[in-house]
Amino acid sequence: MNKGKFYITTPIYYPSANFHIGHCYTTIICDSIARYKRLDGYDTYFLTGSDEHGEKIEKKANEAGVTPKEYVDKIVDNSKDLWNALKITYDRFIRTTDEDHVKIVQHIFKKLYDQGDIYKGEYKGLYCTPCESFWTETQLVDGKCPDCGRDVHEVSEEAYFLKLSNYQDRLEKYLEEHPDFIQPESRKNEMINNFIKPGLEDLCVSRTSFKWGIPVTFDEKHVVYVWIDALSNYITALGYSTENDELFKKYWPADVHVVGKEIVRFHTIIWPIMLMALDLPLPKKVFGHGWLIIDGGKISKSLGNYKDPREYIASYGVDAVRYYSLREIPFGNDGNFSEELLVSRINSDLANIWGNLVSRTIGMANKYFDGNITNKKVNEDLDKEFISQINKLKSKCDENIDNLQISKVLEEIFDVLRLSNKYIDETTPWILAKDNSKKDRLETVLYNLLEAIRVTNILLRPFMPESTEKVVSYLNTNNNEFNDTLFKEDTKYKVAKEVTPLFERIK
Ligand code: ME8
Repeated sequence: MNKGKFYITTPIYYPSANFHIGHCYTTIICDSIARYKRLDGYDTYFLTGSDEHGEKIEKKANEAGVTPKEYVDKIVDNSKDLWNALKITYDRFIRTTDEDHVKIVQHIFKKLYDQGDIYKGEYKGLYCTPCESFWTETQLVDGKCPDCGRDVHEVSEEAYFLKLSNYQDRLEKYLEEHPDFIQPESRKNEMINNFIKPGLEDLCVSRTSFKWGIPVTFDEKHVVYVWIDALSNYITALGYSTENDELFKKYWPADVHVVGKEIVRFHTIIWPIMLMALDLPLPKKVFGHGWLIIDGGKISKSLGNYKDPREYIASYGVDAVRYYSLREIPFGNDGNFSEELLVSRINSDLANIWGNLVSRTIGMANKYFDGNITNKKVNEDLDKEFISQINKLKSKCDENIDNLQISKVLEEIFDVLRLSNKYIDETTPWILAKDNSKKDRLETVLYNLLEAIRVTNILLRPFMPESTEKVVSYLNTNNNEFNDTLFKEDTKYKVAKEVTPLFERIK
């Protein structure tokens, strides 16, 4: 069943240092949504990558005594290995040093120049090198960079500018007519009131003071400066403006760009204006999520306040890291990241609720029926409500996925798992087992529980690919696809004899 196309992207991250749990957070979210849509029958394309140019990377490479390309190659290899460890199923990892990207960015820059959207001028500004950001006097905090608190310095150079001001009215009109474009709502208001309404200033889009960037073809002293290079990735990856543009035709516009809140501004002002200037449709949605915070501050490459995420995977398993990232933080808000909270989620949800349900149910199926369970249909009143909750689950998950409320999806699924444990307590199978006349009732109870495990397991697959595969092998049935998410009357179970706990409790 093909339900249409779905195109989702992460930001492309700066490979100035190895990626940290903050980058994992965005990427795990996008991967889970991509997996969900794929399993649900959408022709899905999931893009991630690295944003490799700029003065900061040039400097870091110099310090390390290697070329910028050698410097980023190493970090990109390391990140691909990290994405592998996290079971990230991207369709392409785009690098802004990829030859096809470079050529298309040059084409875009020239086109915008030829049609008068880019012009040559002089740039004067206050620049923070570690953050690669220009600031105005009023944005500084105590005279320092408002993001990292370090010194800024004044720079003045010849530069090309993108005429954002030309598109102010069109952008405002577009945002009015597309109230869902910027999500969540609070970020939309911030963009409109703080950045757009006060008036858009033209944007510096080239630099002459460093070399590590895409050369401007008609003025070789200049390299393309950050946002035109970076934002274009979402269309260059699909072959925009080339002979090989089938992916572009099929997948553009993106269904959602998922980004951290600090770059919503670029994705909802500069990017739409670039697309308007190129006469291309705009992405359907930009979602700005909150930050993972460690000890009260944002986890950050330039502050270096983090562990390699692979250490968490090695200690707790990939699914626990994925689950925690997805569950702990209501999407859109900031949230704390700590190993303590991670462990408490493993114990309370994964081991106690899910793992326990699976081991108990399979254990009883083996103990009382040698693992063979069919539906004997000896139902009681309380089964009705239980089965109806199972049947409502898929549509609840769909709705939350479409609103990017991933923690709510998991909450809904875990509510059904919790309800299943309660169903065991209420039906007391161990007491039924003592009475031979209740044998069919007992088998019905176990059947209902296995169906609950089967359906929740299908819906958990996008989020926890490793453990759900285990459960599939324990249940040993074929009905494991997204169109099997309703309670079935006639599944024949022959469950595994031996099961290892899905998650060990951690002390
Ligand atoms: O901004 N919590 O790259 P970047 C949550 N190259 N998410 C976090 C995070 C944290 N503590 N830290 C980072 C860039 N992220 C540009 C993007 S896109 C065309 C160009 C995630 O390496 C979050 O998604 O600084 C954030 O937006 C992104 O990493 C920033 O990555």
